[in-house]
Amino acid sequence: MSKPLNIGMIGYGFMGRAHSNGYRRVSNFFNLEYTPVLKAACARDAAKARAFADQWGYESIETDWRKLLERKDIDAVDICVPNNLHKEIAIAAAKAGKMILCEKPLAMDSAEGEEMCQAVEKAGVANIVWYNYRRIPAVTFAKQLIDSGKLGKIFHYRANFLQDWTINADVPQGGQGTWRLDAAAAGSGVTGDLLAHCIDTALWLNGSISNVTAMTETFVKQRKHSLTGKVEKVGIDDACAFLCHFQNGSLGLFESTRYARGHKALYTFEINGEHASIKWDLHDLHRLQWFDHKTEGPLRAWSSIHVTDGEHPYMSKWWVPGLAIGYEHSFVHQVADFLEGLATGKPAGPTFRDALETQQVCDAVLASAKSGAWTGVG
Ligand code: SOE
Repeated sequence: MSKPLNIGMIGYGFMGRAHSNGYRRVSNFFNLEYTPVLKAACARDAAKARAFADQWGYESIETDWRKLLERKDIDAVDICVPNNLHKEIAIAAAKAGKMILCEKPLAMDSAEGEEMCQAVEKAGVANIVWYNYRRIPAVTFAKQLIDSGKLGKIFHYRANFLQDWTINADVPQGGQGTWRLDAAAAGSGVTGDLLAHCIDTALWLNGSISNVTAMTETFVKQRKHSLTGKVEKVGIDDACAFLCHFQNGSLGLFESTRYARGHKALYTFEINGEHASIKWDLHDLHRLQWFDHKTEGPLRAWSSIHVTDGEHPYMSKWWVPGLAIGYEHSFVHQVADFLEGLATGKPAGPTFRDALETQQVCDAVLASAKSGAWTGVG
């Protein structure tokens, strides 16, 4: 008999939906010791909290996250609110003895992140950060190939995350839907929002980054603020590119922007090793491109692996070989791994401590863009 794990969700936006879907689906497809129960949805606006709770099947609502943390019937809280609220809620949740599933990035910067790590470690509560792309089967398969040594020594790691939704200067900053353009709520722009995904995957696949040299640009310098109604200076980075050295000796090249006309959410990476290379593309997320130099000369070519077989990561839990799954399943997988970690005592990553390293790389990137100098991580 599976044990209930009562979830308190704080926030109700895009990620609130993605995570809720993960909690709802997981027990239909994975046999686990724990079953998430959607106990309470929390938002300041009672009507919005009620509508969200009804749509997703939460049993109750709260309008103050502090009240949610006081409730004895909540085991784990999910923090799905803007970045500037993560720290306060996470530290209070840890003190209240709740497990924490926190939306990425962990914090506004690594100083905040360090405080959050200390709080969860002191309280001994389970914790994880929602870097979901690790758990797309083709990406997890890339990890298996690298760890098995099939690529040999890694020379290059290249990643992009491209969007185009802020080109129009009339898009406001601040407030619901556009808080990611407000430095006070987001901390940074594409670096903390999009490159953080690329960095998390890179650290997982290719190990730690030693130092970086970066440039950022803010193309639209002023935007109307949704909350104040005034035109205010934009404090976030609209675009960021950086070079880095990994500790394993490989070179990294990363780019992200919200100004790549035609691209809505194009996350790609390519890794070149001594024996083989791999490439992945979010728009074709169930495929992994593979080039193996061992293949006989005339037949040597890039091949496209359809990562949908039962022997591929996570796929035996879903349909039959050949049938693809999608973006939302990465969140189901994250819940499954988190619950498995609770059962086995081997916590699933990225924990707060793991995600702090991503935050440290982001800090180094932003510092380097400011100073123009190569900057060490950590
Ligand atoms: C931004 O548009 C965003 O929604 C990110 O915040 C998510 O983390 C990313 O997965 C998709 O794009």
